[in-house]
Amino acid sequence: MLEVGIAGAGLMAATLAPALVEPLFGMTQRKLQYVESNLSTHGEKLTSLDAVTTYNNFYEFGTDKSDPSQRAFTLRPEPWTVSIEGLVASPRRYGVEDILKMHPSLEERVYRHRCVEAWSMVIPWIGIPLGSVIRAVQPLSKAKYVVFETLYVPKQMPGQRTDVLQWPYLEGLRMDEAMNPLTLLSVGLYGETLQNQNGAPIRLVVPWKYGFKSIKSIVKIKFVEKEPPTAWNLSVPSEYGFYSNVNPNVSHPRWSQAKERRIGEFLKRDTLMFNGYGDQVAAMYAGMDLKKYF
Ligand SMILES: Nc1nc2c(c(=O)[nH]1)N[C@H]1C(S)=C(S)[C@@H](COP(=O)(O)O)O[C@H]1N2
Ligand SMILES: [Mo]
Repeated sequence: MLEVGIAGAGLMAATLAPALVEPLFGMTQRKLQYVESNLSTHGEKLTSLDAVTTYNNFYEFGTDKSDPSQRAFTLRPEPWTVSIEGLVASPRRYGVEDILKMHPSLEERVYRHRCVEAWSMVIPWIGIPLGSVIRAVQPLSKAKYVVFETLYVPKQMPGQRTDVLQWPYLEGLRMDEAMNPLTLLSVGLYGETLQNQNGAPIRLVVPWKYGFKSIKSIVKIKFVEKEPPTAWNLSVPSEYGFYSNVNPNVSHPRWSQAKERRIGEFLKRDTLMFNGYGDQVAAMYAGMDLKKYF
């Protein structure tokens, strides 16, 4: 149970008898209590909740945009633990509620989301900065990268019986990227707990990078010394790099990244360098050849 910042969870459970309801309707979402963050993106129309929860990439449930919302009811996001391990003071498993206690409150963060496939959304996430978690668990000074791993249970994630990707889905960030104030561990959106198709119960959100870096349904966070392998880089190294910062000037080998289709809009928009978050993140890449580090 997400005990932190949830109003009326017990009442909901008693009223709706989730054991009976869940197999029929999927997960019952709970309202979250949160504060608004001054790191939110302003002046953009939010993508509808309907689009955010029915147009998804989550290959563990299939490769069509509608597969995750139709098939992810098999995922059981409660109870859930995240193993924090590797080069860290005291490696152990944490309940999601223990992780959320590492920051004073849940925050709402409105961010642009830019998929490498050249579509985009604006999503009101709820979560806590990953940096607060990293400070709380104290990585050793040798730790230079953070690895994230998605649940690997083919019974719950039927797409894992196919070989569209190597499982489990893996992602990684350099330590300074992981500590950047924009990097969010999200447990909700639109004021409620995450639906399974969005990566329940806990997923990463890295708004200046292509969407595939924002790994869903995380069960492991590991601190390591060397740049780690990532799922898409392992599968198609010629098309997907480790950094994968949004960059309108570097084309994907098979399409341009100069423009994007904002879901719900008709005309294409220009894609922004670092997805518009350059003021907060560009300094981390000073001296790097941005053409090379896609
Ligand atoms: N485990 C896992 N995480 C994943 C993916 C995936 O297939 N598996 N897809 C990624 C891609 S390509 C995108 S664009 C975003 C989509 O997040 P959303 O469906 O919540 O908008 O999730 C990312 N995280
Ligand atoms: Mo994506």
